Formats: sequence, structure tokens, C-alpha cells
Amino acid sequence: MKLNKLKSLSLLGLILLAMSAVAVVNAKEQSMDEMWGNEPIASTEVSEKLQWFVDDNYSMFIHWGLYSSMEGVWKGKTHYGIGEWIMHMAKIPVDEYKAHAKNFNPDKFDATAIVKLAKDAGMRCIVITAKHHEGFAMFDSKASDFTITKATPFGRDPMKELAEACKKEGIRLGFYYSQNQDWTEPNGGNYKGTRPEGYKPEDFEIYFNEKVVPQVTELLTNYGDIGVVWFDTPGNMDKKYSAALVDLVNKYQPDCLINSRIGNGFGDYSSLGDMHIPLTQNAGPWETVDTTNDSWAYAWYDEHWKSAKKIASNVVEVVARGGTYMLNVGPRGDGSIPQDAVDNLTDAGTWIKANAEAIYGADASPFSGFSWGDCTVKGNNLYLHVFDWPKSGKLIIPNLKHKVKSASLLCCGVNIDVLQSEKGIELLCPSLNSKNMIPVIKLELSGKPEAVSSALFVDGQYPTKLEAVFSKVEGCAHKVVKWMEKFGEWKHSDNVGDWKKSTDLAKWQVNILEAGKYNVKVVYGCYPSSDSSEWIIKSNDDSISFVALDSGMRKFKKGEPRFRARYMTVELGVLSFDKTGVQLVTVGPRGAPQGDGFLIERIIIEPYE
Ligand code: JFZ
Repeated sequence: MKLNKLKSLSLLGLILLAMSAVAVVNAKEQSMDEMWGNEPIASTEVSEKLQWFVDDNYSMFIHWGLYSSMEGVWKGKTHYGIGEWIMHMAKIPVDEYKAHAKNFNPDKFDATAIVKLAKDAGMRCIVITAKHHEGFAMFDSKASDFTITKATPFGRDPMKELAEACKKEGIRLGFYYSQNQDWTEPNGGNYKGTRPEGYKPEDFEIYFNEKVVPQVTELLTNYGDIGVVWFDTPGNMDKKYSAALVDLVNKYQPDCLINSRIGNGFGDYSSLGDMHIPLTQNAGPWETVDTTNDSWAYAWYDEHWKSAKKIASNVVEVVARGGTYMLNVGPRGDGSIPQDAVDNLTDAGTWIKANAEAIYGADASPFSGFSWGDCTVKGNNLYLHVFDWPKSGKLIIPNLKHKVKSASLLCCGVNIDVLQSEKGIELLCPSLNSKNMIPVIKLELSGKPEAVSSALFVDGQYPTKLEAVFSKVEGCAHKVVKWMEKFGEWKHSDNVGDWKKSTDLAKWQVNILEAGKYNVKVVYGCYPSSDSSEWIIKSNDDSISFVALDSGMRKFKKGEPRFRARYMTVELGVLSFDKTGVQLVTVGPRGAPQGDGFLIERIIIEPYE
């Protein structure tokens, strides 16, 4: 579906469509992100006011509102999905939702403890929901009565307390503000009640002038210096509104940043959606937003916590692609933060602080990631973050342009021996105690870290992932697939698909460091109508034919909740590489491709034992 067609749909339709329908898009077409306001910002320049953003690299996101007090439950029934959308999921009438405010008394809210957690986690900025789609102001506002100060027994202004605690501890503060969607405001975007008599879409302007402008002004004038106003889900909001908000922010706080979800191409940096860490670099300054579990807002059942190592490796992977990671916590209705989140963030923070040199102010890796981990760069230093320490004691890097002047462990300065062989450089890694979550090797090079080749290498030790995005395609195409698991829980997958002819091919350049036999796996999604289609994977010297099996991919059907993407990992068998050196691995159909689709996410080449 083309964007211009979508633009003519109503906002409600747009949101429902985005939340439910098929989201398979060609890399060239405009993607779902753009409708949510994740379209690229007009300028990719890093102006002076962006410097802290590109250097700090790691922030805390907080989703906290009236919805937090419902904890994923309405009238005894749990609604599985992102907790801040409970009003939508449970179809709560506007008056009942508003009345719930009298039960909201977050007496365990402790701004000092939250700021301490951010600091312990190694985060340098906090962005908190001042007003989410529910329309409830978590601050003292003259522009509405639906606020935490007026409508609850709590009566305090937690944004004020947080602003003071942040200032004291030197943590930057940002406010999330839902500028378009306001579910409890009769003229707001996606209002959940019955519109006032005679309502016209242009009446959005009343809501905008009477609520958005005064509230954003309050946030910019009553809470000291604000690092960022984080707007969200602009939908089809008119360009004049995005422009007016840019002017408003600039008027009161010219140094304050704005994210791309202000819409219409405005904003200082891009916010990527769907809790996704990209495999490739993006143009201009950008961030990935993600959560410590699955839901942004607290939901009682959500125990899918990211471990400390997962959090730390996500930070590394985002920095390695040149971005910033903003990781969310969802405080409970009483204001307290779940202990799992506290523990895991703190443990990851201990690692980040011990390896600060390789994180803060660090730049993107010249490589697209390694099987054992990832890299960050500062000056002539290359930092190897080894998620999976080599059992053989040897790490090989075949494609470094410059000589290694020194190699050591960042944590403790221990020297690492380096061998120069025809394969590249070999690092002789000592055995380590398991307390070092992600050992970092610092390589001081004779020049700025650069890769001489982008070929993915197969070293006989680690499995090599041939990701779809790294393939060259002939006839077929790169495809992004986005879908939701539980409601609002977006997933993202990069694929090769769109097979049309028997001659179509996806090709990966590989550098075989160790000749011999390898186990090959493929991760794919296959529609029922493509079940039994035939495929062939080839190395220079060998090939394996295989037949596709329905993996559970389902198109969006009326009456079903939404489109389903389901992938599976299948072992194909043994493939030989007789010679070392750079060569191709190819995949294509045997005969004419058939059915709705066969989507390859990656090929995995594993040592054969
Ligand atoms: C939005 C909100 O609706 C949600 O409640 C949460 O605040 C999240 C951080 O942002 O949801 C989005 C926005 C964009 C995408 C997905 C979910 N996207 O671009 O894929």
C-alpha cells in the first residue's frame, strides 16, 4: 500500500491499520515507520546542540501515567499488550477512564530513587511521559483539569520533583508529549468518546490551541532546562502543527532537541520504532527506543526482563551502528520500579562504567558486526566487545586496514598477544573469570579503524550469520516485515523475498578462512501457498536443495486480530567450501517460484563437528 493512499484515510483508520494489518514493505517503498513519525529527518547534520545526544549514547525512557495504576487489568480482566494502551484495548468509556483518576495515589514515587537508578545504570538522560495518548497530564497544568495535581488524591507534581532531582544530579530531563492522539479530549486525535455535535476534523485546531500549545509551553517554562521534547504518533497531523511546535520549543528553549516523531520531516534526530536494533547504520543522528521487558507501561504479568548482559550488549550494538539507545522502565501505579528492572539496569551500568571509554563518545564500527560480538571506535582505537569469549583462545579479524600497535583488556590493562598471519590478525585471548560480563579488547591501531573488505568471514570457530540485508539481490528484493506479537509489541525482520523468476538470486560474499564442511541452517518465513516450493543454496563447490515448509505466516484476514509473521530455523545439511578466500554463497528458487512468499531472514553457516 502506498503512503499517499493511506494519507487520505482518517486518523482512526490509520491507527487501526497500523496496529493490525499486513506490514510487508519493500525497502524502496515508504514504511510503517513513516506513518508513525519515524520518517527520516530533513537534515542529517550534527549541529552543536546535538553533541550531547550523539556522545551520551544511553538514556532512560519512563512510561508512567494513569494507565500504570491499571497494571494491564480492567474490571478484573487482563488485557495483554502495551499497558499504556489499556483504554483502547479494554474499550474503556471516557468518563469511566477519567473517574479512575481518584484511585491513583502513587505514594511510593521517589524522584531521587529514579534519578539514582538512571545514574547507576550509566544513563545520562531521562525522558518521561508528561502526557501520553490517554490525555492525562502527569504535571500541574492550567490548561486541563485531567491532571495528577487536580484529579487524584496524590496532588503532587512528580515532574517538578523529577526535574529538581535531575538538576541536582546532573541528569538531563526530557518530556514525552502525545501531541496528536488525545483519547479523552473531544477534539483530540483518536478521541475515544462521541464527538461533539457538529464536529469537523478541522476542530483538531481547538484541541491544539487550547491544550497542546499551553501544556507544551508549561513544560518548557516551569521545569528548568529541558533536554528534549519527545513527541509521538503524529499520524496524518497537518504540517502547520508540527511547524508550530518546532517554533514553540525554539522560542522557549532553543537548545532543546525534538525527535522525528513530531512528524512531517521535522525534528533534530530520528527515533526508530518497534523495539528494533538495526543491522546497518542510519543517516543522521538517531536512537532506538526499547523496553526492559515487553510493555512500555507496567503490566502485572510482564516478566520478560532483559538480562544485564542483554542490556549491555544492546547498548554496544546500537553504539556500534552509530545510534543512541533509550531503554524504558514502567513504574507501577504506586510509583515504585519493579526490582528486576532495577537489578538488571544496575548490573549493566556497572559494566558500562567499567568500560566507559568504549561507550560514551564512541563512534560506529566500520564492520557490520561479528559472530562473537561487536565493535565501537574512538580515534585510532577499536574496541572489541566480546559477547562470546573464544573457547579456542583465538579471535581472528581478517579485514583490518591498519596495523595493531597494542592490544589489551580494557577492564584491567592485561596485554593480549597479537599474531599477524595470512588470515589476518589473530588475538591470543587468555581464559577469564566469568564475572567479566562482556570483556572488551582495546586495539590501538596505526590509523583510523577501517575494514578492507565487507565479506562476512567463516572462521571454523563461530557460526557466521549471512543476514538478508547483507545480500546482493538479482530479481528478488529486500523486504522489511513488521508485525505485532501481543498488542503494540512490534517486531521487525529484514528479509529477502519477492521471488519472481527461476533465475532470481540472493548472493552473499563470504571469506572462507578455514576450508571444509559446514552445517547450514536457514531462518525463513513461508506462507502456506509457498509450502513445497523448491530452493537451492550453493557454495563454489557444493549445493543443497531443499523444500520450503509452511512456517505459519498468515496474511491479515477480516475477523482475525492481525497479520502474523512466523519464522522457523531449519537445518538444511552439510555444505562444503573446498578453497579458502573470498567467494559467493547464493540462494534461489529451483524452477518458477510459487505462492504468496518465501522470506529468508538469514543463512547460518556453522562449524561441522
Ligand atoms: C508509540 C506509542 O503508541 C506507544 O504507546 C509507546 O509510547 C511507544 C514508545 O510509541 O508506539 C509506537 C510508535 C511507533 C512505532 C511503533 C509503536 N513504530 O514506528 O513502529
